Amino acid sequence: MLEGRKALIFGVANDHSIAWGIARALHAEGATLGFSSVEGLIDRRVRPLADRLGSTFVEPCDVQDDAQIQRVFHRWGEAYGELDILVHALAFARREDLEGTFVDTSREGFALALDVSAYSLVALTRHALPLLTPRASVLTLTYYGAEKVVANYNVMGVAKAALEASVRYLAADLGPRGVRVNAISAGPIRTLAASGVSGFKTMYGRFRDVAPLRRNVTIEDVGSAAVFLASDMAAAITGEVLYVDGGFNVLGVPTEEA
Ligand code: NAD
Ligand code: 0WE
Repeated sequence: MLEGRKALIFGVANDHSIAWGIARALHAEGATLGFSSVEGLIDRRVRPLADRLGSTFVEPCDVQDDAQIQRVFHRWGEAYGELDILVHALAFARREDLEGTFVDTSREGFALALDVSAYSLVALTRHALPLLTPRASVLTLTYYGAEKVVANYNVMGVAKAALEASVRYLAADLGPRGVRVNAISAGPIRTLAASGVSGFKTMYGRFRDVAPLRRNVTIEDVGSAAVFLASDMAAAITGEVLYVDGGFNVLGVPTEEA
């Protein structure tokens, strides 16, 4: 489905990352891949994984730094000349802001979470723009905590709300050039970003008990949805949030009976 397409993926930390599930799925459909992650993960984590999919493009980038973003897309342009698929699969908030009460969020913590988790999509998309092909697809990852209160998700919920609104505004901006922008709202998955989060284990178990499909979501499930959104099968879909959550979001009162 993606033969000859070129994809650049931000956010691989290890083989549990949603970005890695997406990478494998895009690769299985014939896409050529490149990877970008924070400097500290490149040599030990990302390059070995990139090797497994025959990728030679592996570049560091802290998305808080415009110069680093510019450098990655300059390098991509030199190597491949154009970009069909941009995957944004990253987020960050201070750990102290993911526990306790939202009202205690500091100005700095709020700004950091919004910068890394929401503004970065705007910045990456703008820098990618000259390289994006007429049928290109931009994808990001969001979570239900953007819409409804999820205990402890706190400032990340606000950041994801900003991310989802950014998807709609970017879709309106880029639509006339044929470029589509969508988000996948994934159910809870045990990744590095989810580990050690207080209460995650309990809510992960509860999710399985109450979600209509009575199971947890995998990075393979998210990868399949990403293939669809990146492909011409989704040619008329933009500005959308696609749920890959076993149906959890349709429930009014999540219980085993419903
Ligand atoms: P992960 O820890 O594997 O990936 C998060 C990535 O963000 C890491 O690679 C990390 O290096 C990167 N990152 C953080 N700060 C960065 C910065 N300043 N510059 C560049 N990269 C930075 O965890 P994941 O769960 O695969 O997260 C990927 C995306 O999926 C995130 O947007 C997350 O909010 C979203 N998501 C996760 C879940 C879940 O339950 N795991 C559910 C829905 C959505
Ligand atoms: O988006 C996320 C997690 C994002 C995240 C995770 C961390 C942990 C380590 C952002 N920043 C940090 N900072 C750290 O220091 N998810 C959707 C997974 C997640 O996180 C939760 C969840 C779920 C689900 C936090 C509280 C409640 C539920």
